[in-house]
Amino acid sequence: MSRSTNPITKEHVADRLQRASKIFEAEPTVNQPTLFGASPATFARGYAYDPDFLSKEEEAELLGHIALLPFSRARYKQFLANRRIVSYGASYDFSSQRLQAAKPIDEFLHPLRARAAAWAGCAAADFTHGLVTEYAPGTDLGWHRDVPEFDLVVGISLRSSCRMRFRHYPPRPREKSIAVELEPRSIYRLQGAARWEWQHSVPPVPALRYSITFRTLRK
Ligand SMILES: O=C(O)CCC(=O)C(=O)O
Repeated sequence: MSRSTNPITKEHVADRLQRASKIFEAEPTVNQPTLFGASPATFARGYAYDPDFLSKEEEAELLGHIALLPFSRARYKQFLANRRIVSYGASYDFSSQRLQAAKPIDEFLHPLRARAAAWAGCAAADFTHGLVTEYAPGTDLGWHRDVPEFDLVVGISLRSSCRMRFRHYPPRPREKSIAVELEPRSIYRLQGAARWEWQHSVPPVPALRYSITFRTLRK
């Protein structure tokens, strides 16, 4: 049976969370590097993180807009994932492996996009792709490297924390992944080696989480 016909049951969520806690125990977490401050050890060049990117008020305002969005489950070829998304600027069709046009980035995201661009070191207009993702409790995101049509990626986390795991791309034999904590109201950046030489995944989230990601197109 395809995942698209499986409802998310309580047992399913409990199982995913139990597996997630095992993953967390097995993984070392790394100190979070910052863009401009004294930077603790980083696992990869091009990764940056700021835990205090948004205030609680800004987060609440964004969540108010997000509550009204027409989410639908993310599609990977014939499968429907449990996470739900709204795409702006472009959406990737994994069957044809092409970018397709999507509605322009919603106005409520424009100030956030401008701040995220200033933080990441690019022009706001370069973030032509935006994605709002909803993770219900127990929802995960599998190992992947973002599709090569995109270059720089930033992600803003809302409402609750999750782990993001990283391993080299392609994976190395017996390599243990490492994990970072993505706190609510934080922002991360994947650029350079962190973007192209590593892949990432999100283990099942313990509580409802939203992320807003912006991407530039590869030139
Ligand atoms: O939710 C996140 O911050 C991760 C998003 C992500 O990796 C993706 O959309 O490809």
